[in-house]
Amino acid sequence: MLALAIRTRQRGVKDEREPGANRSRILNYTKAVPAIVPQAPAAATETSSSGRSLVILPTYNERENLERIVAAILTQADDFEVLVVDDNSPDGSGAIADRLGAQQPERVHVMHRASKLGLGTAYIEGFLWGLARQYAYIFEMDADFSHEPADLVRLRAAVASGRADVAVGSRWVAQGGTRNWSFLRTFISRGGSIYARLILGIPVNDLTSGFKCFSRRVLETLDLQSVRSNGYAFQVEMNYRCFKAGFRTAEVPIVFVDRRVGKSKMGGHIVLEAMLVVLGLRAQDLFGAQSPAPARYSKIP
Ligand SMILES: Nc1nc2c(ncn2[C@@H]2O[C@H](COP(=O)(O)OP(=O)(O)OP(=O)(O)O)[C@@H](O)[C@H]2O)c(=O)[nH]1
Ligand SMILES: [Mg+2]
Repeated sequence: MLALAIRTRQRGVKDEREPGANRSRILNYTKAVPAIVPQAPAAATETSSSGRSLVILPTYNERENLERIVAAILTQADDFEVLVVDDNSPDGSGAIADRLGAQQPERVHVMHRASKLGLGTAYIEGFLWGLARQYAYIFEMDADFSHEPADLVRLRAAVASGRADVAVGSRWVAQGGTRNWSFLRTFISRGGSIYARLILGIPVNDLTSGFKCFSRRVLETLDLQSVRSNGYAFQVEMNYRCFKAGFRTAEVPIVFVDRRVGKSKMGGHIVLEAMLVVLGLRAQDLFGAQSPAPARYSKIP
């Protein structure tokens, strides 16, 4: 046990928690990979979570998916709310989001941005919006049905149970996987996770997954304003920051389904960015320590 703790410290994990919590935190984190959370029935989950949940849904040209995905999310639990972050989609997704928001103002919220500014910044702005409004659980989720809405409850259960601070919907653990994926796509995703894991030492199998549930404490603690990466690299960087801050990550198996409608935005530049960011994070680790600063936001009553 001691050896595990020492090894984690040597990798530079900053220990800023109360002394009693340190050992179990480090060990739990290490044990939790892959931490396969049993599939909890929805009813049991809802009683075990307390506090509101916000699902951040970034959209760029998701006209065919948006209305259905929002409806599917809202039926999963009464306390789920959605924040659509639309980047002035040319296909009019923003106007659809506004209509849904007008129909259910208590549960559907919309953030409009001027132009396509990237997935990473959409999430950061969404996180800050959620922190300012006191949500207890904040999710990342794609709007194109690659992520199964019913899995939201399982992700939240992993965090609400106290077993983890972050739950990652994972393709690369037992019972997880992909459907309709080409060999190339599988190779890039699986290979990317292995590459990042080897270089950064993060004990998570699916480092590029964009289906996640964060406890608000995690997002409050991380220096969100300094996150720079935007595509796949954004997911790797968030995992890395959670790891460095000593948070526990649970991998919840999911089956990722390739988008059925809408246009793919995947491209070579996204892969290249991810590879370079991973090297950059490692270099930062080796040559210069960053002093952690908490996220900056103003509370909205
Ligand atoms: N707000 C915003 N959302 C984006 C941007 N790029 C992608 N998205 C959304 O982010 C989610 C994930 O993007 P996808 O394009 O599905 O990425 P992917 O799953 O890796 O690739 P494909 O499904 O093949 O396109 C989807 O809901 C997109 O609409 C962006 O620049 N801004
Ligand atoms: Mg997609």
